[in-house]
This record gives sequence, C-alpha cells and structure tokens, in this order.
Amino acid sequence: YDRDSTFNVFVGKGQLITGMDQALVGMCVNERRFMKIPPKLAYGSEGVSGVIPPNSVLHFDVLLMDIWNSEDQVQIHTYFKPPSCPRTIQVSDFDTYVGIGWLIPGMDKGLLGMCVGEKRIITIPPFLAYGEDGDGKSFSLLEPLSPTLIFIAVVNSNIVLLGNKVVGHSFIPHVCPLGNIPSLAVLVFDIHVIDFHNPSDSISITSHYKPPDCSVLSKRGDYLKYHYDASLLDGTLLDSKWNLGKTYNIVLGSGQVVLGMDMGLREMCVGEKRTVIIPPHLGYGEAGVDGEVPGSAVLVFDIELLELVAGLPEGYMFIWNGEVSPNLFEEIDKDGNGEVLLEEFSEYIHAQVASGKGKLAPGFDAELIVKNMFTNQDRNGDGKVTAEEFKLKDQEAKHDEL
Ligand SMILES: [Ca+2]
Ligand SMILES: [Ca+2]
Repeated sequence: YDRDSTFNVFVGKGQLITGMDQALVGMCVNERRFMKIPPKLAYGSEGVSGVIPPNSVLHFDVLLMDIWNSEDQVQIHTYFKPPSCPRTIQVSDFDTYVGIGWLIPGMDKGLLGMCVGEKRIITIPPFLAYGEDGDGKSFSLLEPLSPTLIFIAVVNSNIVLLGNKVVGHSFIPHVCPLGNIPSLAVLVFDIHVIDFHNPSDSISITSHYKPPDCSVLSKRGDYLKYHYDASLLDGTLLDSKWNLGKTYNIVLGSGQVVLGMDMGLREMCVGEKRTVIIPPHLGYGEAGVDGEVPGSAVLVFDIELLELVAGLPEGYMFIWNGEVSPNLFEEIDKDGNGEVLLEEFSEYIHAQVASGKGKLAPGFDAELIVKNMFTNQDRNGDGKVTAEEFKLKDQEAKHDEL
C-alpha cells in the first residue's frame, strides 16, 4: 500500500511462503482478507535476518486487485442481442481493422460475431491486451491510437480494470483517456456496437413504396426535391428534413450531396419511398461533420421523392424544344440597332422559356445561366453581342447552347 504498487505473483508455484499460497486460494477480485500465518507456514524459527524475527506469526491485510491465468481466453458475455441480427462482424470489417492486428488481439476475438446494437462485456487477459508494458501514454481501443476507432463506433465502451477502476472510455468520436493501464492488467470492456462496415460495401437501397405509375426515373442532371430522415444504424436520429417541413433540393450528379446519397437517389420516381444505407467512405468519411455526423458513421436515409424536373442533356444549360429560328439574332435584337445587350438577351431567353420554346437547366440560378450564355457570345467582352460575334459562335461547336 505504502509503495502504491501491486505485488504480482503466481499462486502455488513456490514463489510465496506456503501460508500465503494457501491463504490466497479462493479469493475474488476486490476481496479483502486479513491473514494470520503461523511461523511454520512462514519463515519458521530462522526468520529473515534484520526483517522478520524468528518464530514470528505474520499478519497480512490483502486486497486482491486483479487475477488471471496464462490459460485464460477472452471471455465474452453478451447481455443484449437485438431481435434482428442480419449481419455480424467478420474478419476485415471496419475498414480492415478487425482481425489484422490493429486492435489488441483480445478485442479482435471479442468483437467477432457481434451485430449492430449488440452489447457485450469482453474480458481480456493481459497477454491478449497490453501485457507487461501496460499503456502509460494514452488509452485507446486501437493500437496505435487512431480516430478510425469509430469504425466499430463503440459508443458506451467503458474500459474497466478487473478491480473496477475505470481507466478509459470512448465515445464517438473521441477517445478520452482517463488513466493508464498498469502492467499485466486484465481489461473488461463494455461494448455497444453502433455500426460497422466493410470497405468493400457499396450503398444499399430498399424501396418501400412505389406509386402505380413509376415510369419516369431520376437521372443525372434532374432537379429533385425530397424529404429525408437521417439516422445511425442503431436508429439514433441525426437530422430530419421531414420534421422541419422543408424539402432538400438538388441537381442529381452535380456534387451537391455526398456520393452515396447521389447514388441512392438515382432511378427513383416521384412518390417512391426508399431507405438508403451509406457506408462512411461514400458518406462523410472518417471526419464526419462536426456536431452533426459522427466520424466514420454508417448512415441510414429514409427518403421520399416529392418532385422531379427533368434535366437537360449533359453539358447543356439551355436547349430549344423545337426548331431554332433562322433569324435568331434579329429576333433577340429587339430594337434593331445591330447590338444585343444583356437586357435584350435575358428578356428573349426568358420569353422562350415562358412560351415553352426553350428550356433552362433546372435547379440552377436562371439569371446566372443567362449571364454566362451572354458572356460566351460577347467575344470581345464589351458588353454587347454583335451579329458578327453571334455568327462566330454559331459556326463553332454544336455543343453551344444557341
Ligand atoms: Ca439592340
Ligand atoms: Ca461584343
């Protein structure tokens, strides 16, 4: 006690006086015993010169801190298993961390076969944990310390020494060191698996409802309005565009949402309801979004597509629905002075859109598109488009909008 250290020894191997070898048998962790050992089971009639007089009866006050046996294996106690357990943790899950030496060996073993939502107590003997060296720097479930811990998303993972002293716990997304791990410590992990994934995972789409007419399917360039709920795999709600009564509006394929979401919204019809599960490498990655999405989270989106405005062919921001007028320049140049100003140009394009003769790419700022189109025609940048400039543009690529 005075040295603030533990006495570590094997029982029954002749490392202790006979009386102590006998007195320790049957103790459990945290048990305290007062022991009185007669001389014939201690140091006998000789004693220890200068320390223990001959024929001494020895009194010990012993608190058992920790106990393990070299034959111990990882002990697993599952105290909660969800009713549905469609997928369990396998070697190479969590971005190849399980089973390849990123975790302490005991944790590698203890996590196998767990499913999302499952809770376990995993007790790991020291030679499958931090061994004789312990860990004096900082504590994490992973070796080495890495934010990718969250691949197992171990919320509520309390790490307790067998003597019940909490030395660390981890919550998404941080690992909070509370103390050091002593040499030869048995560790007790209280694990709750929130999610896990494998780097080879893609998104998963489950369609729950399709309207009777589901023939018009979303594609790149379409403008979509949808509702969503975002949650973690264990059901924790992160964000709801349903509750807010707002829609989320994007142009599909334009990079306005994470890749997994973009993939999850393709080939969907208006009125359809889907659940899309997105692994972190197609979502918000290891970093997550501060205060909103935990690091390395597998996300579940419940989506309803409310509106779809068909986009233009790839690369186009404006198209004609029918034939283009042969006297286009003269029509745009309303006052007939041989120059088209932005105002004339904008008025003309909007009139075409309003009458259904032309179409602007949906989901973008119409004024910005028109301005860009005008700037493209105004080759010398003097703020006017001449018949000559217009013709030049016209002779160039067919790709151009006008
Ligand atoms: Ca003019
Ligand atoms: Ca010009």
